[in-house]
Amino acid sequence: MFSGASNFVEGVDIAFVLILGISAFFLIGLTALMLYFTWKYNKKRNPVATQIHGNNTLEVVWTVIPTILVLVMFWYGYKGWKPMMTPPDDAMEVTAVARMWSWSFEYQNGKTSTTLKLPVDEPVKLNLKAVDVIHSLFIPAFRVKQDMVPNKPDNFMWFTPQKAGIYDLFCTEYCGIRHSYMYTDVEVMSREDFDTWYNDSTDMLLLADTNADPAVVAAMMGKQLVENKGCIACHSLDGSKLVGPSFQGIYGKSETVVTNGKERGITVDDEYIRHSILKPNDDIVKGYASGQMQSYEGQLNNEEIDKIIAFLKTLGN
Ligand code: HEC
Ligand SMILES: [Cu+2]
Repeated sequence: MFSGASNFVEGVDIAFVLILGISAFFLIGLTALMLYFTWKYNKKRNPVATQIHGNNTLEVVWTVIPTILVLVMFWYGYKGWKPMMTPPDDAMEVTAVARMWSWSFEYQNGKTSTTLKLPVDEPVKLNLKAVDVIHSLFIPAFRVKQDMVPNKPDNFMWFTPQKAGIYDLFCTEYCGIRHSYMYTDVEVMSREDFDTWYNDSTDMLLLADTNADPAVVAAMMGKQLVENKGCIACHSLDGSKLVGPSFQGIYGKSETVVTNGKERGITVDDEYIRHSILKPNDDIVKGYASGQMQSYEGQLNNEEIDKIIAFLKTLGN
């Protein structure tokens, strides 16, 4: 309560405590009154009932007081909510991408991360992008939550984190079988730490290093893609079966797939992987469900798929 972890905590908590207080007052008050009446007006004490026909004072009192209370609740709720709709112009923009069942965050300089890293005390506007189904981004400590609807224009949230630390970030819209695994961290850090991370270009340096083995570099970048594009939400790297088959030992493997309702044997090679990424539901690996994996058409270009293939080749048995 009132932790101050973001600029919205106070407004939301005031509305919450107020509504909770009013509800508790009436719960306790009405229960006590009810118990008192059952005692005072029971048959032994009050054998003859008194009939009442209308009471204007009472009618007015129990209309006016609840109306005022409801308006007070509305006013505090509105006051806490209104600023959430108006992001400051100088807010740092980050695109939050939600897909079944992972998060990734894309920064303006092209950096991507699976945790949301932010500098403290600076307003941030998250442009919300759901690539498959409806998700919802919830950071309880910051008191912010917003549905993410595919193709919805102007889908955003903003806030200013005010305390360094690590906070939970959840998906709060049931979005399929591994919905409950769709969470990550928000890391709020000092401006210096953030800049160090933001401007870190180790990967670029490695790329520029002419001595580095190109296959190693490609595999390394492929690994990042597999993490950032959320493949590991459905494909493990250690042989365990998730929603999709494990990537362990996948390259060169012989397996049975179902194509147009017919089983056929294939060997996993470059072409098959490329096709599986762009048209995932053409060949369904036997024993797995179709319709789970969405096409990555438009989200991964050919070079990126090459890097993923290079990475998959390194995952022996
Ligand atoms: C929402 C879950 C999900 C995500 C995310 C996902 N996949 Fe899949 N994938 C599946 C399922 C289920 C199958 C098995 C059914 C089929 O073949 O379509 C599959 C099959 C595959 C296959 C064929 C595997 C084999 O053994 O023949 C490849 C390759 C593949 N996915 C690559 C990827 C890559 C690369 C990504 C990330 C860019 C990815 N997948 C993201 C669910 C997913
Ligand atoms: Cu979700």
